[in-house]
Amino acid sequence: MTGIRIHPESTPEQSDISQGHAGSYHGGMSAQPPLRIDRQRLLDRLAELSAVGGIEGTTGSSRLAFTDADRAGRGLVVTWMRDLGLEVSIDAIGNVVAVRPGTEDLPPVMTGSHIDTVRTGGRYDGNLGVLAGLEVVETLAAADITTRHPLAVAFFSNEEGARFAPDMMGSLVYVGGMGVEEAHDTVGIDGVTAGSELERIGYLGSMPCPGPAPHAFVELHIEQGPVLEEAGVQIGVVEGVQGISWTEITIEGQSNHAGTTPMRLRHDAGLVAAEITTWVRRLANEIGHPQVATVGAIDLHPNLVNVVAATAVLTVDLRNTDEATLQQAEQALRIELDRFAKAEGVRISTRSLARFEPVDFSPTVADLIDQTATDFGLSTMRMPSGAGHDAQMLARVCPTAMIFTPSRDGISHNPAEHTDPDDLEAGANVLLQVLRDLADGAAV
Ligand code: HGY
Ligand code: MN
Ligand code: MN
Repeated sequence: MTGIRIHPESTPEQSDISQGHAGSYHGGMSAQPPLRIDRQRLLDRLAELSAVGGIEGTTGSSRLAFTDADRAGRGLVVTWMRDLGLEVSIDAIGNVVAVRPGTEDLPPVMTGSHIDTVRTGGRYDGNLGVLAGLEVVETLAAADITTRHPLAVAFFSNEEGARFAPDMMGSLVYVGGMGVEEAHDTVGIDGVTAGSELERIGYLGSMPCPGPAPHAFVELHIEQGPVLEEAGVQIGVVEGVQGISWTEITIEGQSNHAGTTPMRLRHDAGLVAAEITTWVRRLANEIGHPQVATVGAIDLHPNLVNVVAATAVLTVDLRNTDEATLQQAEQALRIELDRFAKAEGVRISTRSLARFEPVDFSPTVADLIDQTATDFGLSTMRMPSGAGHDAQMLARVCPTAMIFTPSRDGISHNPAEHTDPDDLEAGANVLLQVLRDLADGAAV
């Protein structure tokens, strides 16, 4: 493991650390007190943000991209950014980047994530990475510590892609992977365009896209799966992201009377939607781990008790860490769709909503994360990400890696999403130290 130590004063004795709590420090070259985030301030902000678009009776939120709830969440975080004296800019896809100056005119070291959520979002997905970034800035400012590189904290638009596909839209546009006009013209699940909604909520910014490449990017995020918790490990050192394939499938059958139409005469779009749903589960089981497959959305028309469905529109989400296997899964789906169409006498058309190959992060940045967490006495494990993240887009333009904290019962995209405060604190402290080291010249 490389990861050059820039701030020896923050290397504690192993014995000082327990359960992710950073204890007092001995050793190191200076008597400078250890720098750690303010745990309660971070927890309070996470609670306050999750109340925006809050889901009654839970700690979760519903803030689909570019909705009024998203606007309200953006307003709260931008206020916090401005209260910290950061220079806030908004670009043409609504990405918000807040910069703390460095002592030298260098590209910023960036951290951040997203604050849009799925409809059944949790308190931490995305929010943790943005608010821990602000916590890092506030902790440095309170200690009157500057860094050579500027520090930037960003939230990227529409990371979830649940309303406007693809996911990671904002960061994809930021790195030049999608044209801003194409993004604006994207029609959402509710029939409106992303650009019109972005303008309506007042976040159609003036900063051009693509944005400037950071010196490095580090994203703190909850794992959203069961791996860390099952292994009893506190910090995930994320080395990459698996490939993602989203397809919208439209099935055109024939609406007919549920009572009078003999089964042999039916062209039932609803039946084919159900066949596809069960087939993708079998596909994933036959390919085996880490292949996953999900039919998350199904719309039937006219969706009535006594009408054989005329049309069905559904989505298939396929993912795998291996690109060749993911392509085989996509090919198998195409073949099966033809078979289903012929058997039921329906017409099937498909549209790709998102397609990202697996991404490898910077081994150097990953090593620095691993070394930092280990120095803090935290347990670590190397792993890929099952979920998509903005970091996978920033990895196209700068050295990038991620820090994971455990998810209770592996639950996410669910208001019951939870991560233990000790783990939130540990992750934010690792982020603080890694950003300091990178911003003061650690090799990338
Ligand atoms: O779909 C994903 O993996 C992420 O939550 N956008
Ligand atoms: Mn996320
Ligand atoms: Mn998510």
